[in-house]
Amino acid sequence: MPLYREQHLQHISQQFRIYGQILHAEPCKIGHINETYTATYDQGGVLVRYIHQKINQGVFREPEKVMENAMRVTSHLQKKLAESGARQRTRRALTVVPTHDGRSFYSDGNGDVWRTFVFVEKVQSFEAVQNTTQAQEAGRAFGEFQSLLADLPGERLHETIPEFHNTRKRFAALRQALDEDHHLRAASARKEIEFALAQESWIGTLLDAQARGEIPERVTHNDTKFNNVMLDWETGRAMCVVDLDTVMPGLVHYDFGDMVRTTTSPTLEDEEDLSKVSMQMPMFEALARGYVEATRGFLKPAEKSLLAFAGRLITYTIGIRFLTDYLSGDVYFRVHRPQHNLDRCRTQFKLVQSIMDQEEAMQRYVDSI
Ligand code: GN1
Ligand code: MG
Repeated sequence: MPLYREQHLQHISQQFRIYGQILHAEPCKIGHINETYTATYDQGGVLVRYIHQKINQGVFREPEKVMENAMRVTSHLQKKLAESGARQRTRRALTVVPTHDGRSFYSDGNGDVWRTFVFVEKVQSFEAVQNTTQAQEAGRAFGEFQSLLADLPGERLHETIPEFHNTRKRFAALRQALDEDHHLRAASARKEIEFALAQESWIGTLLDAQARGEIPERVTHNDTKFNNVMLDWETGRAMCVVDLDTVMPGLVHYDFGDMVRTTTSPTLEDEEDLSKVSMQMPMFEALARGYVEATRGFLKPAEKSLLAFAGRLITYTIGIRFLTDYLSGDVYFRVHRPQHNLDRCRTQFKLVQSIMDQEEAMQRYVDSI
């Protein structure tokens, strides 16, 4: 980490209610959006760790709303865990560390917004799923998360990114980026563009079902990538889910769909060898089992009947978001190589195809549990 950052982080660290002295901090490379650091403190002679994170305000335009949601959600999770007598509660849900004046975030002199979480120890996350147990744990973790939040009191949560999973809007954004083609990249993505545009007939399926009142709005996570599940080092059990910035009103399908996207293929999100990308049925079955068991208390048959489709839709939606960003000059997702967003898009579209080929069998399995 460059020195100036370290000094800056020293300053940031002093704003929060941490009873200790910062020793060092390392950037955490996971995630395409926010800037995250793991900081180690000496607290009474014991080393304790915290997460300091700078919110990306290009993506989250109203960070105070993000934090208002985060406070409500984490407090509710902690309360529910306490009521159920759960142990290790600060490993089971995130804990926001307030500033000295009791606020949930700190705005520094540069207009940046920082927040701090208790670091959850002895857990790890993975970019790709290694076995069916992990897939099942992911399903259980996000299913339980939705269940615990089903009775969140108070007003509707803020929409931290409006229309986040609205595929029709995402499709329109793709069309616009394509029309503009500011970076003259469309020619290099002809096949992907053709595939994307050919899917238009079914992209509004969930929105339409919701508009007809068949599937309800719920509190959902909306970014249920497998690397947002923290698994216990020793037991392999999911301890908690992280990345709460997009917890907001949504459909359960947004969560389940992104889990299908990130847990059923053995590959990374940006795998270049497309022959390796496929929806593996044993992974899907384990994921669906974990999820359906954890959501039995509230999930309606109409919701359940669209779970396999959700995998197709959300994988497609993220695929067109990567494609749009590629065409727009990589302004949203952090990239690490030229054409990175195009590679990510290709991987998603290959997976969409693989899901479509197996979707009936996937849904049959869901119906059987
Ligand atoms: C982004 O938080 P992070 O970087 O894991 C994105 C998700 C995408 C994901 C694709 C706020 O998530 O929607 O699915 O990248 N988050 C936001 O990897 O746009
Ligand atoms: Mg995220």
